[in-house]
Amino acid sequence: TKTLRFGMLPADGIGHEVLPPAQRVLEELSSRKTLPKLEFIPLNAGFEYFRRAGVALPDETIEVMKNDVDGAIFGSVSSPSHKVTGYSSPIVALRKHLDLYANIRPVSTVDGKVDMVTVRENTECLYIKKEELDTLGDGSKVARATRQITQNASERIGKLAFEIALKRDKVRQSQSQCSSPHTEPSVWSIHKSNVLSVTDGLFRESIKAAHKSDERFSKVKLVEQLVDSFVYRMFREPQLFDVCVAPNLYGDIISDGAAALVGSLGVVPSINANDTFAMAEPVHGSAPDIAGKNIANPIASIRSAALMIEHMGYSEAAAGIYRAVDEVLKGDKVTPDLGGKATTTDVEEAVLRAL
Ligand code: NAD
Ligand code: K
Ligand code: MN
Repeated sequence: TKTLRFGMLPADGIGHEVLPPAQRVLEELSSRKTLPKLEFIPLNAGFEYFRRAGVALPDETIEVMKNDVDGAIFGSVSSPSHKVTGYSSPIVALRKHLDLYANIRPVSTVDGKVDMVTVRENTECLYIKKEELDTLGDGSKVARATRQITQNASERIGKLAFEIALKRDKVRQSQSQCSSPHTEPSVWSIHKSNVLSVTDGLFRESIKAAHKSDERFSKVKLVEQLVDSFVYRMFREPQLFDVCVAPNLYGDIISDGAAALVGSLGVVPSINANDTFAMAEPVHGSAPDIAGKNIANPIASIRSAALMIEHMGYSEAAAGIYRAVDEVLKGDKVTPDLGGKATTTDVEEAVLRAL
């Protein structure tokens, strides 16, 4: 049987503390044959590595990620807030090198009040970083940025959003007691085409085209929502939203906002994905304020690993992890970010027991 190989990139800060629990959960499932044999390959990346080696993402890491692994788990990077010569974010570079065009972030609560996922376009919009600084006639400065929206990238992310909506609906139908607020699948297209009629107009049309591109998608309701009022509604009526698809910048902002619905960044997972590869990544950063204390919440990292194997087709194994995590979250063995006294290790053990 095949051995699955996973790249492990803890990078900085609590990345080193939250990745081992995710690895042990996967190993446990492997030892029970719910997953094939596993191999974990430690890989260098991050700001700490940059300090030592002068490069944040060594070529060797890129090579292994491209050719040698079936998936990967990334921890978190510390990005300096000032410009450091020679440093650029390894996570942004990895998304580009591997063409991980989608960033998928589900948030849900165990009481079933929230069950949404943002599907963020990950390759363009303002994040192509075409910025320029100029001086006006009066000597004052002006800064400009190019925002790129393409039909292809928008349709591609749209199709993925509809696939995800169908998959989530199937999972809900298969559960005997389902706590989700959704009775039918929906995709919310998030944009600001009333103002940005050209760029966001193209995004909006592309999502509509994606909806029509496959007969299976007709089962999914497509809803339009302007991004500003989306934020308002997300906080007031989060139960409305199922799959939310957005261009890169809006997606970045609303998915962080959605994390606020569920109490702590320490429980919110993501994957960076294309159709054949997923890199798991907890949404949180390197959390220098708590790093090294064994109190970081490993649940975001564990759930990210589950999303990754789900994306690879191991839905059963992933569902087992989701259930175990939900059970732990209902108890009192939780880390300080959720108001508890448990350590990272306590939570890891609790999840392993609940599996
Ligand atoms: P952060 O996510 O690191 O921390 C925000 C707050 O949430 C902190 O109080 C932290 O203690 C808490 N927190 C985060 N994860 C937690 C966990 N697993 N368990 C318990 N508490 C947790 O964001 P920040 O403080 O704005 O940034 C710190 C560093 O991380 C910066 O250098 C930033 O650039 C970087 N960052 C990286 C990523 C990434 O790797 N994709 C994302 C966000 C921030
Ligand atoms: K992260
Ligand atoms: Mn962000």
